[in-house]
Amino acid sequence: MKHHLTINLPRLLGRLEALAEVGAIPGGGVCRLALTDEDKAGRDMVSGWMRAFGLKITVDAIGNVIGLRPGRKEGPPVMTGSHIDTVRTGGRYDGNLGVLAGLEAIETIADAGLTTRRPLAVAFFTNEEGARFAPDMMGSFVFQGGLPLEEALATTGIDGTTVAENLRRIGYAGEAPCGRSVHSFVELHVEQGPVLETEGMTIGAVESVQGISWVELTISGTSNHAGTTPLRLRHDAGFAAGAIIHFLRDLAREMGGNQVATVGAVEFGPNLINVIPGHAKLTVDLRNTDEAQLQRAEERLFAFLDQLASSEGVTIEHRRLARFEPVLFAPEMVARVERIAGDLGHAVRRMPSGAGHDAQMLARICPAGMIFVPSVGGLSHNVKEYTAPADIEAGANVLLRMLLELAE
Ligand code: HGY
Ligand code: MN
Ligand code: MN
Repeated sequence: MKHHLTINLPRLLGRLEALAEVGAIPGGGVCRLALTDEDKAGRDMVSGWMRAFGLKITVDAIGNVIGLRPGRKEGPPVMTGSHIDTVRTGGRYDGNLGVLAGLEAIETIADAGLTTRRPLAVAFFTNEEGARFAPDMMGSFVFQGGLPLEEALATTGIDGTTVAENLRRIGYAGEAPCGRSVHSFVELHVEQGPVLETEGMTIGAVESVQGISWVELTISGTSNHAGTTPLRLRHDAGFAAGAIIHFLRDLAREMGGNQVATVGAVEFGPNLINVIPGHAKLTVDLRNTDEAQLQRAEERLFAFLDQLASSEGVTIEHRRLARFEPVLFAPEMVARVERIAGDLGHAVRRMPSGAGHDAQMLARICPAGMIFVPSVGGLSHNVKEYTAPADIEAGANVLLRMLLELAE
């Protein structure tokens, strides 16, 4: 069934704008950390749009929300979606674009009075960012059966409260069981990197998601007087934290390839100008498209930690927060994105994803694919994140065609 349907761009841009008002922060960004009141308000708004044009909504036990439009036949739906939770300095497109463009595509199909052979579904998954509760992609990880529900619910976040109590508090501890059969999954997402813009491309046909390794390190040394303690007597947890940060930059540079390393969160105790830190806690985010290289980076880090602990006379404990191997998307889905983008006259290239996405979890239970659109300046997880309306329209129309093809 060949269609020349196109999405209603003003409607999509209007919803992106309205949703960006929820948890808005200075500079045009958004702060809707998972399961906060702002996340609840965003969930209520998007569920309201789903309900308004008749989607059948289910909320599962980890708070994933799925809007379903029946097809001519019963059976596993063709699904799209992403996330609407954000990091603390989030942009208005990361995740939100995939959910609202998915909604827009299905509403365009409904407006045209079409009923696809297969059911269509659009979802937003709980806690994709993992910034408040690790791991990231938590909701889709539970949905696909990789993370036990009870374990996810018991997870304590960076503020000491659990997923379960927050889900209940915001009213999204759903009744529906987590997980269902899905025919195929397609996610539209901003690239969050510089490649498409640099190469003048409009669409990315995403082939893979790189591996992710998250670890929390707790360093215990000895608090002491900053003025009276000679260097040779110091067990300085703060110095050790700094040494780790420096080591990781050198390690990534030396390994080259796609290796990246980030220490995003650091805290010192007692965190006072005239006290040698006796305590430090920091997070390590290592990523690589190549699993063997990622393991190599982890080995190198832990060898360094052992050597640092003995030379500085501190103890260093680690807690695993997330570990995902690289994921390859179904070749036929990648080829489909590439073909449709070309048919619509867009410059398209195949590429890996540096960021984690819900699609990498769905890829474990059905053929999954992703469509990238350019991020201006390659910026993301930054209030200045921006994607031009023409690129949003291009990506959403590729998504619309994907859904129509897959659902027939
Ligand atoms: O961390 C990530 O890659 C994603 O933003 N959750
Ligand atoms: Mn995202
Ligand atoms: Mn993100």
